[in-house]
Amino acid sequence: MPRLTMAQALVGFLKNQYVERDGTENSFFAGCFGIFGHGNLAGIGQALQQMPDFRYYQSRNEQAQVHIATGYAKMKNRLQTFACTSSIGPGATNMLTGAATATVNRLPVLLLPGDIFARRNVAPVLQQLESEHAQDISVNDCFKPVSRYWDRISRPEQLLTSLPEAMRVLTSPAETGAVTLALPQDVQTEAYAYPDAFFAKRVWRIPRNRPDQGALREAARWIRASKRPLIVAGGGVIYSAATDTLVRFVERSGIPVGETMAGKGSLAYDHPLSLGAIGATGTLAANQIARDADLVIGIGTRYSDFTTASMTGFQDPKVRFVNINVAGFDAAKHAALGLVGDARVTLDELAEILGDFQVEPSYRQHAAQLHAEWDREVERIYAVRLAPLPSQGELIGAVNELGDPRGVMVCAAGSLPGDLHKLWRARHPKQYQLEYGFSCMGFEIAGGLGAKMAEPDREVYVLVGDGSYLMMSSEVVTSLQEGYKLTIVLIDNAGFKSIGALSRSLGQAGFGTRYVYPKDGALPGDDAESTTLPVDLAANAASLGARVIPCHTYADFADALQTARGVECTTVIYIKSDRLDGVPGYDSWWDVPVAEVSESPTVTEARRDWAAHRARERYFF
Ligand SMILES: Cc1ncc(C[n+]2csc(CCOP(=O)(O)OP(=O)(O)O)c2C)c(N)n1
Ligand SMILES: [Mg+2]
Repeated sequence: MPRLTMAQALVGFLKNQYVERDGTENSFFAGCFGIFGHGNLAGIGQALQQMPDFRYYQSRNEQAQVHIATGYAKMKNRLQTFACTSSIGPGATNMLTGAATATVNRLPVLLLPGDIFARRNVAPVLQQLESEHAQDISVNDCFKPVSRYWDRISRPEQLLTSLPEAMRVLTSPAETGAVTLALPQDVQTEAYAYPDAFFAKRVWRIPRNRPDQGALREAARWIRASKRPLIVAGGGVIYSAATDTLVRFVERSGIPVGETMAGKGSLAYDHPLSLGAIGATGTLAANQIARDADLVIGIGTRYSDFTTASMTGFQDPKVRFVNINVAGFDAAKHAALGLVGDARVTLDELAEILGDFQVEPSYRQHAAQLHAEWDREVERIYAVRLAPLPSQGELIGAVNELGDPRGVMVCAAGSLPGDLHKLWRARHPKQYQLEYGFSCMGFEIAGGLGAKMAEPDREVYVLVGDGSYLMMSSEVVTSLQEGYKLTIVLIDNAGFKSIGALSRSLGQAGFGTRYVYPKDGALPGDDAESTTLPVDLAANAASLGARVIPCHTYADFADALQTARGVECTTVIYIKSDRLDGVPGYDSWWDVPVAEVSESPTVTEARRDWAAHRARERYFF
């Protein structure tokens, strides 16, 4: 029975947690990221120093460290992640956005914010938010809605019951997300005689649960009865490592596949049954098939509004849904026949019952033809050579074609995700790493670092806009400190191309979306003079220690991609791109409500347009 501080026991426990799936075992935590302050230095900080075999990594921003862990867990198909420690107060609340990002995306991260003294007598301590009506409230209570499990460790022995629960949730495919254990500063340092057994190696089996057999047979009947079935492949396909199974399933049945943001890469882009991206940022191929589908088989998808084109994507009056999902919550969506189970084993069992069922040859051919037409559209956009500033589509094409084909592309927010969803040609299931559950500006570089740490042998291309870069570029420094090379493609359009376009579509003329000086006491939009603010992001990146390759033209950019492959440290390829030229939408819509009354005729016009689209939104019962 070793006498250990609570923090020492915590670290001692974490380093002995393993997971196993399909016979492969690995430690669940790759280490601990953290920024020290008085709320964690003497507790967790001391424990990490004493136990160097649980590697400590320093980050620059507590939000970023959670993004690193999230990017890592995503790349690892949720089988491994990091713990993240912070001080109390602002260090802790900085992690909130990271926690929400992880939870929305169903990715495991363990957060260990320091907390106010359990002993209380010295309160208010530095950075403590006091409450007049309760003494057990701190800013860490804000983590409750963004965590899948939350606890405060007010006595050292509470770890004995809390940590196994934390692990159960983190390793549960259905429940995983951010887990938060708030650690009062004093309790972290208090000793207790923890039982030896608590530190024994523990292996958490990641189950491949099978669905209800009756539901499975019913699903097979629905599929056999359908004429125009469509698979919507979500992130669950990839996390379950079900991509090979999916290929076999669609080749045998002839059912075409549309992919969500998290599911892109489920089927290689050049498979004839791949319709590519589906929904608001979808391809013409996927959106046309979706519009007429009489059966939608959702696999591992949450059906976000981007996937359903704000509930306008599926227009067949009799369309129905079969949802394969580890989470009953998602399986039940859209009045579906739910197959609550692991994607891989469920697809295998479904294939067995379906036997040699196939869609009509004409339907398979129709899908293949739409696939080929879409491929030509991508080709067209890749080949645009816009002047004087290149288009975003051609830059995406360059990264896709000239970057390492084994590489990984990471992105999260701005106009890039929509363009990438349509245009990126995913050659392997882990190539397209989009954080689009929370679409959190600032995720890109930090999440990219996580992806690189998970797969150091792959080139990682972080695609980031100026807005996201300005929000969080700090982890360039961490990538240099730890020797993980990122190739960061920084696309500068002096503002928010995405929200600018949205603003114009809502009749608001780009108000507040550009980096320009105020005029007549207000920030202008599209009517601004062209002088933008004197911001030099290339110089900024160089000042952080990155190798920077400034580019002006497509040719420069293509050269830079080649050069970057030979560079060993984090490299920023900087280029300005046209802010108005955009990739079109393809029979899709996204519901962003427009002001019902306004003094602007363009807003009134946009409202009419919105109302017409809104009428196509559906409920499924
Ligand atoms: C943290 C956060 N704040 C606000 C938003 C809303 N938003 C989405 S895209 C965007 C602008 C992104 O600008 P930039 O990174 O330059 O990309 P661009 O739109 O120019 O391609 C904003 C403000 C967001 N997604 N995340
Ligand atoms: Mg921008």
